[in-house]
Amino acid sequence: MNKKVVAIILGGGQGTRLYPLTAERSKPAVPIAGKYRLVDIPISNCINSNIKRMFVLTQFNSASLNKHIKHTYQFSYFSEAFVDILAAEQTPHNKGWFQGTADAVRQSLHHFKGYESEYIMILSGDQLYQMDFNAMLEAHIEADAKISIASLPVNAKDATSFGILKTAEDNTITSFIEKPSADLLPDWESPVSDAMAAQGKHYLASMGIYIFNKDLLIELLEGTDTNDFGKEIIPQSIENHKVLSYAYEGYWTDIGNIDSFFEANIDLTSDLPKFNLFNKGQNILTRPRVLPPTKISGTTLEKSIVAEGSIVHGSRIENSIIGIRSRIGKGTVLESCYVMGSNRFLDLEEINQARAKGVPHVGIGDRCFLTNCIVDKNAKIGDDVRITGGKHLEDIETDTYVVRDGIVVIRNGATIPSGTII
Ligand code: ADQ
Ligand code: ADP
Repeated sequence: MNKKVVAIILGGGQGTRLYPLTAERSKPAVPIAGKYRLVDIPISNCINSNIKRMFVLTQFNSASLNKHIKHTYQFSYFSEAFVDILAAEQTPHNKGWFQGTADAVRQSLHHFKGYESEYIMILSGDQLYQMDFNAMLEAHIEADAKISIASLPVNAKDATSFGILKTAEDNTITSFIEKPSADLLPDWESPVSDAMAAQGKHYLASMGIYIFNKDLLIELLEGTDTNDFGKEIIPQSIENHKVLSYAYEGYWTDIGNIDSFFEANIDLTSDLPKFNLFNKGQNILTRPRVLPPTKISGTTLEKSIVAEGSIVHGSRIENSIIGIRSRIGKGTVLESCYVMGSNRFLDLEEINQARAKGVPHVGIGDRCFLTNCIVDKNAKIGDDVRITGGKHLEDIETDTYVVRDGIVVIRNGATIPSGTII
């Protein structure tokens, strides 16, 4: 285990951009890729990089996050490794709710200050990527930097959503602006590799992945009132400290809103996904569940991922992810859908009881057609339901579903009666 580093995973503010997936759970607990949760990504990157002491900072502490962390990341009894959740808490010195990323770290300082380490690695909880943090740490140490920021080239359209930086030849950051407006962009172009230039990616964006020398981080946070890394700490630090850019060109995406969340998930079904779940050295870890293998009958599966414990009778499933313990009825067609699955199996008796009452049971019924849709966990979709997501739909919010960017999100546990058309 690397004893020089403690990692802090910023688990999310209120998670409003991922609503309604965050209506009843904290952002790190949002399910992805059929069997994982968002927080598994930064935790797996840490473990694969031999960084095994982690704090997950979250604005609220959901039961699903607690259970997931507690049941998943168990290290040997005599190991010093841990994953601890720190939720915003009221103490005599603060009011509670984190005011921003830096404030979240400040309010948790007393929890991790005492751990032996030279560096603090700060990570976002809502990004999809596989990265060897050791290489970044080595670059940080070799350059004798005080802060390092992982950066990657982005195009002009994306540049306005990120912190944009410029570097000197030795990769020291010379200037930094958080989310520049489009009219400021011409001043922020950087020289990039030919491959990146060919894709129109001329701006160096901060990936929100930081290594701080621990002493400096404490100095910057203690007794100050800065709330945010991107808006305050980083721009203020480049004048007084050596801040290094760690250039990265692999796959990385921010999955902060429903649109990018959906796209990142559905991309996993392509022939060569940008995010590789089959990458041997960089496994994504999650809770080892003891589930039966999936049973499939009468279904044409095209570019789809089916997680374990499912019973699939649909007629065609295309570009879709079917999450753990899903049930898909006969004749049902799914196109570009992410079905998250359910928390437990229903036995035949429960299914028969639901049928006798004429109410849908957990899963998707017979003869349904769903496209551009996210079905959150434990949803009960009846028979002959048609859900046609797409750009023609306006953003709306109902008790059972929400539309964002044309994607229909069926809420956790919602009941969609037979024959419904959305
Ligand atoms: P954003 O992603 O817009 O930009 P922010 O909203 O501060 O920055 O989120 C950073 C991470 O911290 C996210 O994982 C978020 O969920 C989490 N977070 C936010 N508020 C929090 C809080 N109060 N408590 C706990 N966690 C919280 C940042 C940088 C940019 C950079 C992008 C890259 O500021 O410079 O380009 O990340 O994605
Ligand atoms: P997951 O990652 O869904 O959502 P898990 O296998 O980790 O899937 O856990 C399923 C969750 O459902 C667990 O937290 C478990 O405690 C919970 N659970 C199990 N049985 C029931 C039940 N009968 N009712 C509600 N929740 C349940």
